[in-house]
Amino acid sequence: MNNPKKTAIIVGDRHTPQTTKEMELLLKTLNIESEVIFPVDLSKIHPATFITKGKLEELKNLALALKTDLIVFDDELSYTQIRNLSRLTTALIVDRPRIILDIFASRATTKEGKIQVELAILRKRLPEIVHQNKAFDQQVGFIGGKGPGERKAEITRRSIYQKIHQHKIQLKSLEKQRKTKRDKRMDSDLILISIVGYTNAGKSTLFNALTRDQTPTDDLLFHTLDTKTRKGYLNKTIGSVLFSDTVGFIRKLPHELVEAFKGTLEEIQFADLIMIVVDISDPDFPSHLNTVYQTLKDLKADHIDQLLVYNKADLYPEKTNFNSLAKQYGEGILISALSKESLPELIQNITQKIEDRIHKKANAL
Ligand SMILES: Nc1nc2c(ncn2[C@@H]2O[C@H](COP(=O)(O)OP(=O)(O)OP(=O)(O)O)[C@@H](O)[C@H]2O)c(=O)[nH]1
Ligand SMILES: [Mg+2]
Repeated sequence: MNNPKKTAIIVGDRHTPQTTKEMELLLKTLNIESEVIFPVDLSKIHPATFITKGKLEELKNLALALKTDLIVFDDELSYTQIRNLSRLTTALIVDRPRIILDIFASRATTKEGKIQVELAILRKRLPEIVHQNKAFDQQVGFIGGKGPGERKAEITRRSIYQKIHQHKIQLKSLEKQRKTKRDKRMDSDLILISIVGYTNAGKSTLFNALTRDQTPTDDLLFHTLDTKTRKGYLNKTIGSVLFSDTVGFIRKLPHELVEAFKGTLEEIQFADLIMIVVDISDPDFPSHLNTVYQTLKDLKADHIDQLLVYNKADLYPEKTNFNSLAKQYGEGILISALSKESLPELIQNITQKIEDRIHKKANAL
């Protein structure tokens, strides 16, 4: 992360400038300054080179003129597309999943997190490693600079498969440990509340406010990677509950990552209540909410009680409009995790949900 600033050209869908904006933030996280946005029409994808020949020529000349050596495609490219594009330009060709994987690689701190990221990277790079393509030799370690398994010369096809196998075994044993912990928690009857949401929504800030923890927060995407669980006091009747802070969601999360992080993310399935944090100051929040709902569905956690928390109220000037907004996007509570505005009301809402759940459970007996 201490690499000197780099510049890039972002090839993004001209129909969705907000996702290109998000790519700029992702690149900022990797210390890459995005130089130029190159909008293309992605409703017509060219199978061999992703963009059309004409556009490719334009892109090539732009990279030459700007002396940019990094071109980032804000979408997933196939191995063949990357290979073909790499033959046509000297600039390094990188796709969206690779950027997200690199961010995860630079962020992972726990043993499990590191193995999960490494597994995802190995899976993603499998076709390239298998083909031993020269163009990819130049890519190795370019972005994050410290991605796992980067000394390509040492990597043979067999050792990659072996590594994947070993990682899977290690993850299985870590999963067992987590299951033991979970069983203990379930025996203790402590209520678990999972805080989920799009990356940068303010989950960790809220987690800290509710648990008096000091999980690092930052205006960077994917600041938190590992699930963290802490006790927080609700009120006299319920006492303390457990809150857990999770990795943020994002649109087009690489499937290798979802697969690798399944163990961690599956913990959400065991929550008694899911608190969905959404950044109301972000004009793109409705699409963020959709991504969150879709991810919860993918994780088979969409049946769990939810509480919608509209965060960053201090950055939302149109408070009088909130009721109609909530009608449109879902009833919820407007708070500021940073200034702690409406935090007591949030605790009341959580308490109400938990009490309803306890009554429901009691009636079912
Ligand atoms: N103004 C304002 N900023 C907030 C609020 N809540 C969080 N932030 C800021 O938003 C940024 C992201 O906050 P985090 O708590 O790290 O967000 P997160 O959802 O945990 O992000 P990831 O872990 O990266 O997915 C930080 O700069 C916070 O200070 C809020 O209520 N108001
Ligand atoms: Mg966080």
